[in-house]
Amino acid sequence: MYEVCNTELKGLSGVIESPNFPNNYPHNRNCTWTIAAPLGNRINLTFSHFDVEQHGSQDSSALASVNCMYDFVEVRQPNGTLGRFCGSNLPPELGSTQDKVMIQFMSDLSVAHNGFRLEWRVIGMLADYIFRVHLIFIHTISFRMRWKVGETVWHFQITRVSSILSI
Ligand SMILES: [Ca+2]
Repeated sequence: MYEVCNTELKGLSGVIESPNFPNNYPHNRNCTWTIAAPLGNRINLTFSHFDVEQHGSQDSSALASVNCMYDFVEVRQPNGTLGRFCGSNLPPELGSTQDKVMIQFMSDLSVAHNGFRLEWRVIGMLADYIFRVHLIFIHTISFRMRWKVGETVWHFQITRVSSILSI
């Protein structure tokens, strides 16, 4: 009865929106976005919009985890849950401690709001390094290197490198 959708995300940053955003999301949806960061990095999530059918008390964050039975957004990493959210309060900024994060959106058979929008970003040493190399390739297009090993001089020229985000 649920329409399932699964999306795999790679790279260093991106945006995730609920189905039909900024219009109301459809009923009976079970969507999961999986973000896989380069090994050893972590992922930060920042919600910029949040309006999901409320269930339970909106006042108590302690109760929020046991409520949200109708529609909800749940953020997990392989070793546990980072939070389950519903209502119209913007969730806090979330940071994983592992290099994979799953964002699940579930909607039931009635009452829809316009959902959520979040921005995700990979953080960590490796991410920073890849990001800088990426910027060099993007902004110089042609990239030259030259160094000496013993008596041999090596020249490298790389051109038309469009993206290394698949690393
Ligand atoms: Ca609903």
